[in-house]
Amino acid sequence: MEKKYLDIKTEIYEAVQNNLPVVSLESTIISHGMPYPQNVEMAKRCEQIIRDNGAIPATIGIINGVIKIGLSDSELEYMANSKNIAKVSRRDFAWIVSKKLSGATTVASTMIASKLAGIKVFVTGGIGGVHREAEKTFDISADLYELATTNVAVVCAGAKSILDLGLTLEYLETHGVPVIGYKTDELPAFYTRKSGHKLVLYSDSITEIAQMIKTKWELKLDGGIVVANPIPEEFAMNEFVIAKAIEDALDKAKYFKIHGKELTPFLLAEIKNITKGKSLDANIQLVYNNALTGALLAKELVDE
Ligand code: PSU
Ligand code: MN
Repeated sequence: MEKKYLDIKTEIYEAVQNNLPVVSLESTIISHGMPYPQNVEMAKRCEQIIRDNGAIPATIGIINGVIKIGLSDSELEYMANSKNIAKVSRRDFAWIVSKKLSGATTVASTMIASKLAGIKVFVTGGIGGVHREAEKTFDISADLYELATTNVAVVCAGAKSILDLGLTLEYLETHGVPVIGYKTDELPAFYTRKSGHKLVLYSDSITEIAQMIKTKWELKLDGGIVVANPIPEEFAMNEFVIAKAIEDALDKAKYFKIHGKELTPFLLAEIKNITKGKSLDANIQLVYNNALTGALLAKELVDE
């Protein structure tokens, strides 16, 4: 039924049918997470890294109401370089599709589309979470609800400390979402390898992580998994420099009363300006590292 809304690239469709490893990628990170042209370069390089490591990449977005599983070069360019492309999360999804509009998918909506297409592994930079002062603003990313419900494994570098990472972990625990550290026993904080928040689940082995994921779904414990993959040491930012940049960006967002879905893109752009582009370099490198890990995980997750 829902297949009528999807346009799956032949290569991806055949890979899913034949139980070959496929890794999906989101498009909000392209359209709202990074400036042009670094965003389109990042998107293409991610696809190449996934291919080089034995899996098929599937970048997801919505074009004229069609849920595209796999974007052509011109569609990628469109996502990367058109003004006013909608940021589409679960709330906005049906409206954008039914009105035949175009939009970039967030972690939440990329999980939804991945599941519709039969893709089990999704790679991004960082997930959304519980924002600081959520007790006043109620700003909790729809990504967390999606992780609680949709059977897709999400490889990310943790979450940024623009969020309240402690509350984000609490939410995920309440909703039964395993957050497993890959080669770390701490939740990575995106730009840095450490956050001070210890993880209960961690492993140095992708095989072991894949085994847990398979077991979860075989037990009908529906929902996603966060595979927390720290930024490689050589690309990590100085923790004090990034903490100050985040504080300043948050102050500015408060001053300009930025809220709702504009908040995360606003903060990302501010942090990039404050750090004179260093945060963007780190962001790009951590996504590449996630693409590599995602490909390895997808290979482990194909059924025997
Ligand atoms: N974190 C990043 N870059 C991003 C995002 C998060 O480092 O581009 C995007 C992702 O698409 C994520 C979304 O799903 O922001 C979360 O937005 P919100 O906080 O409005 O739910
Ligand atoms: Mn929000």
